Amino acid sequence: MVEGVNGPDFVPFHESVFHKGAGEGPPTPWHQDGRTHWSADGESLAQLDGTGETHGFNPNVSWSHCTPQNCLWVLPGSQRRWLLADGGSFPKATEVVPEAVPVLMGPGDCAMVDRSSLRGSYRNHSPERRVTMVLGYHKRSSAVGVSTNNVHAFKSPGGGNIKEITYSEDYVLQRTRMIPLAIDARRQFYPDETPYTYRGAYSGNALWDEQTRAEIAAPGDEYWQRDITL
Ligand SMILES: O=C(O)CCC(=O)C(=O)O
Repeated sequence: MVEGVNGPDFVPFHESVFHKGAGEGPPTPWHQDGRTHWSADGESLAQLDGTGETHGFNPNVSWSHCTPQNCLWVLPGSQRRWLLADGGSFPKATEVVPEAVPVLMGPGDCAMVDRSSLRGSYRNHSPERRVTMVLGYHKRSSAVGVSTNNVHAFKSPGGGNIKEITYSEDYVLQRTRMIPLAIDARRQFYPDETPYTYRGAYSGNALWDEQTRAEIAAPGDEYWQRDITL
């Protein structure tokens, strides 16, 4: 599915779990993630046929019932223009954005969200907790060489943490190793399945074992230290 959107040489962005406790889960302020691939006056550099520079997309997987009272809301079409251009701003967290639509899902469903889209969620007003996993992918050509403030390469993103960075080819190759490693881990767990063949580039071996687990979790050099915010 990711290859269908980004082509075979796709690379990871980040993975995280959003847990919003029943009746109290905090809002996620309205935001557009992408900050690098806009024209000077805020138009998207992504072309409608998928070519051009893009900010990638997030498969958003649900482990719970996502209802209008607890779910993510997205403004369709907002991925074409950056609201922060020309001194603009995002709506306040509590603001109702009239044309926004709720991302309604049941356990096991997956929504695909353009990272340039304006989106956010309100406080969880429902009697059920909301648990979703956001993971994301870029085209390698949109990531290598980009300079930005990386806000995702932290154990708990947010809280004003920022790493100023230019993504080198090697940095992206190292982070991308997690894709073939994940495929190999799954191959070992589900030996009867035909594994996906990843055709992108990565560095290191693609063998999932205890030595690899220790390598990617080495304190201070965990794989997520090389997340790729665009
Ligand atoms: O699910 C949410 O409430 C927020 C998700 C989010 O921040 C994102 O899609 O970037």
